[in-house]
Amino acid sequence: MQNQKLQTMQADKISPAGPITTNQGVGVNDTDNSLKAGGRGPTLLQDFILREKLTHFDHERIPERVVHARGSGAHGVFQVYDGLGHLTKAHFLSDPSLITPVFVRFSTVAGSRGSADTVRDVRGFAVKFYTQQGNYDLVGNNMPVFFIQDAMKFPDLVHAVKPEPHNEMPQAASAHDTFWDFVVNTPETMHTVMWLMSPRALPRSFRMMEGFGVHTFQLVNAKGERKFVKFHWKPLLDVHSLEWDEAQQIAGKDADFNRRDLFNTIESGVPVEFELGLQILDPADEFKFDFDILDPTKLWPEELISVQRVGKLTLNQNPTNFFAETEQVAFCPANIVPGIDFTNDPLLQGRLFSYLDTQLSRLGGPNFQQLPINRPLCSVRNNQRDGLHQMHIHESKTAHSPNGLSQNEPHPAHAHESFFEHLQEKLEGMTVRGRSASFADHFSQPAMFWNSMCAFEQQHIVDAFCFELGKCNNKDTRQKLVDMLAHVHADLAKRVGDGLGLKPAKAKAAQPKPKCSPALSMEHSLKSAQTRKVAILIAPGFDKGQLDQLTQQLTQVGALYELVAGSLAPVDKVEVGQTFATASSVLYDGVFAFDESAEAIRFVEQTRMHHKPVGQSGGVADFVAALAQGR
Ligand code: HDE
Repeated sequence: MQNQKLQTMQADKISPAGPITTNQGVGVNDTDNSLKAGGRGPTLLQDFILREKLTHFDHERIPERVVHARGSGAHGVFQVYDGLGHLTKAHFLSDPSLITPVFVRFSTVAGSRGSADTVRDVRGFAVKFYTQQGNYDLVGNNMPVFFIQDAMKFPDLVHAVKPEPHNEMPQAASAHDTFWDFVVNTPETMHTVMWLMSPRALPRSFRMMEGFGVHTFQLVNAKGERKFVKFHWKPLLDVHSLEWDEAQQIAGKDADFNRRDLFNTIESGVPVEFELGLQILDPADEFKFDFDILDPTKLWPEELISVQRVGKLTLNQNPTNFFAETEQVAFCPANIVPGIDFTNDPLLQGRLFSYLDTQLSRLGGPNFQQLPINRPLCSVRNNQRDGLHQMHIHESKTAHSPNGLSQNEPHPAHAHESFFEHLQEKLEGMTVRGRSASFADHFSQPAMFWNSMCAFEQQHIVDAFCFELGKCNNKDTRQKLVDMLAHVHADLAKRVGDGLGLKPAKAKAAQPKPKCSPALSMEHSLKSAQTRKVAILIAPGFDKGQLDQLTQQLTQVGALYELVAGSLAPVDKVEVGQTFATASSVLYDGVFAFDESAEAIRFVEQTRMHHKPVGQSGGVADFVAALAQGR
């Protein structure tokens, strides 16, 4: 599919072919030796080639993002299925013939840029749409709710979850004192903490996780009519997760597990696909629920307000250069286009400020929008001027408005031109530093989440709490957390308490009549072998006929495979991709063993331990069927 953004970025690409030059374009014939007075003599200050090379190197790093530092990006396109003009005047959503280029960055939150992919964490899911009416950023997460209700608390949350300030430990983990100290003193975190302890925090792949805009936004049509909306991304492969033990081992075996999966899938020509989902709410129904629709710690149960799938996001091109694109991309929830608007969610309001602000120190000045990855596809025209790293050469004598000297150009958009108009709303209220009482229920939805989980998900949550709190040194914090869980569900509190050797305090159940939202469980996720990866263990004397049968059937169901053996030497003339030294069962979705060596047996046992399918000689069809029924 065409991608206009990538086409325009072609002009910015630097080809490596040709002689080396300095940054001034002067040819260089030796980039290995500095200029010296005699072979063993002092290096000369006049060596501008050496000084330029070192100076540039010294400044190669930019500050990593304060949160979401570790990320992986991809280009693609978005197209709406049917025109949504009745809901929004945003062209990219109302015209089904439009193919809108996008750049997506998936991320973890707490870890540094070089941290492992498979840590227990929320995942970022940020999408930049390069629309004809300007850039629209949907900067979401893979969980539909957030830890806090007010932007004022964000620095505290992040300080608590990041490595502790006195010893900078632990890396990319919430399993430590300060995080849980924050949680037990901030009950509004309970709902997102339940998600964080669930399998959702360990996605098998970025291609197998949902995305959520989290906040309630508004859609506005050409008549000025508005609807509340929640945005969703639904992966076509549905939602799948790793087990905790697998995730921990993968962090050591392949810290780039999710990044590699995304990169390799796109490189192999398989598109990564998500559908855009909308939950639409009429303003007349704003107060019809037992939660406040502006509260970002609450989700809208899909059984109450269905998710309509309205369009498709297809990621099909890897970045050409990680730094230029994935690192320099600057998302901002305030980047919206006509037809989409904000709400009074106090968390969202703070984000509208924070993202642009953070780029000023991260990307070093106010002109970061001019970087190729951030540049809109439509024209940019205004009287903002100068600043660090200004790339444009503005042509006019004037940089003020209104003006007569330049016939008042650029001019305020005319009625027939595209422009953003804020929703007209009546606002009133006393100045108050506080929260609405309608934000006060912190336990009903965590209880609904717990009630909606199947047995394996509940066990995962219990185990996760036991691990995390087990790593928390402060006994008082552990007790407070178990007491907090008693407000969610007595069974949950008891099971976690048992694991920690603590008794939960008596507490009133959050919900007199337990509620459930089946859509929250992964139990009924679509099962498919598509893009699942299998290790095939071979040893001398193995049955080649069966190997052919197996690889053919795997290919038919869209699965991938690698041949693993004791060494990289061909086995009975068959080339091998991995050895027992480089491969590990945790990096695969299943294993088929033609080999019965001790290493192969260990591989197989570990695969079984993680509840993944195992096949052995004679069982090709059963194995492929089991793979399709995998997690
Ligand atoms: Fe962010 N967040 N955030 N956040 N966030 C950033 O912006 C912030 C929140 C999210 O791939 C930062 O450019 C505040 C919710 C993603 O580049 C920073 C608050 C959600 C990404 C920032 C929140 C997110 C960020 C760091 C509370 C889900 C990565 C670097 C008011 C809806 C984007 C940057 C990428 C990144 C601030 C809460 C998602 C500091 C103040 C809620 C996916 O500006």
